Amino acid sequence: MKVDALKKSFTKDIKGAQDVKSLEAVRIKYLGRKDGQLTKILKSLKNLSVVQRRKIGPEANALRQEIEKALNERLGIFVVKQQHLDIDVTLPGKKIPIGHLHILTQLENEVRDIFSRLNFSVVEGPEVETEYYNFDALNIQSGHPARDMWDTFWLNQPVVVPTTDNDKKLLRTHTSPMQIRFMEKHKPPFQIIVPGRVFRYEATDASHEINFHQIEGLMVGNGVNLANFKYVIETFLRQLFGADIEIRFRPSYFPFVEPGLEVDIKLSSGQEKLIASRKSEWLEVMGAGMVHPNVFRAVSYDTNKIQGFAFGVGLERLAMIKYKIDDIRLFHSGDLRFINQF
Ligand code: FA5
Repeated sequence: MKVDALKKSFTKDIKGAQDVKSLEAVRIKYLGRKDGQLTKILKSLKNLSVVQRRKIGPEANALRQEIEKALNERLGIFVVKQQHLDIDVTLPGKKIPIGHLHILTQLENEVRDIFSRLNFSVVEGPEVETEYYNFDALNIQSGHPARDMWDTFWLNQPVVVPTTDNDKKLLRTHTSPMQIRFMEKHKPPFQIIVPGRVFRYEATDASHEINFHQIEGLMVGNGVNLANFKYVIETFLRQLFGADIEIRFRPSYFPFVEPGLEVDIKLSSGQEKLIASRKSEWLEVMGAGMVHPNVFRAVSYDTNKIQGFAFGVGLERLAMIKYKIDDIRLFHSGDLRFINQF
């Protein structure tokens, strides 16, 4: 068959091919390795005279390229069509996962909002502290037995310049050092909260972490008293948990307050596991008290004129109560099954 005639018959055949299978049959008919009609012409070229070969050779090769191109194009159309058939357009679209704020960040924002409405300012401080701010200035002298209350991560420091004892660096064990830093720079009256990360070198359990968050509170002025503290804390806790929450104020001891107290919240139904592991229905959420005169002396305040209250509340503990979480270690577990619930 002449090349021209072959081209015509191919054009007709490829139009008739309606699926991948019949397209393959067309390919074999023309380009099949053994019996393809164009293959045969190409193979016979070597038997032709030079003149004929010069004429037919380029024509046949051009047709081969044309056929290959046409077959590939048509195959592409069939494949796309097939893919469309495989798509169920009634299926819901795939959701693109969007990140969100961690539960502790969400709760911290809520706490910030409540205190802002009570006219407290929000300040922050360093996580790496000195022994002076974390302990000494808070009336916890070295050798004071109360230092044992805060097991400390001390930082290794190259001794380049000999340091005085209380310049030693540590990871803050509470947010209370910011009481000193703030009072060094400001004059009363003021009321602040200080949210932040704290660190303790201690054994973990369902309600204790080595790395957790506190929110320090400090209100200082002329005549600030324990009744003011009670009002602020009850307002805060009722706004956070609802009016029905049961609160308990208990005497306690911290060297930087006098008198000192602790605040507990009664756990409710749904927290049986936590109640069992703690062997108590009450969960301590904060330490507090009236600022000790020695703390005011450390920042050169006139202790005859100035009074204040301070507190340090555990953010994870608040979250455990609000969301009925039985184990504090879940917060930093990185377990998305937990994190995505909030
Ligand atoms: C303090 O850290 C004091 N700085 C609080 C304070 C501030 C007292 C101002 C007086 C005046 P305490 O070690 O009790 O106190 O910790 C305070 C709160 O942090 C606790 O009530 C608890 O809610 C939380 N907390 C303490 N230890 C842990 C821990 N290991 N894991 C999780 N939360 C903790």
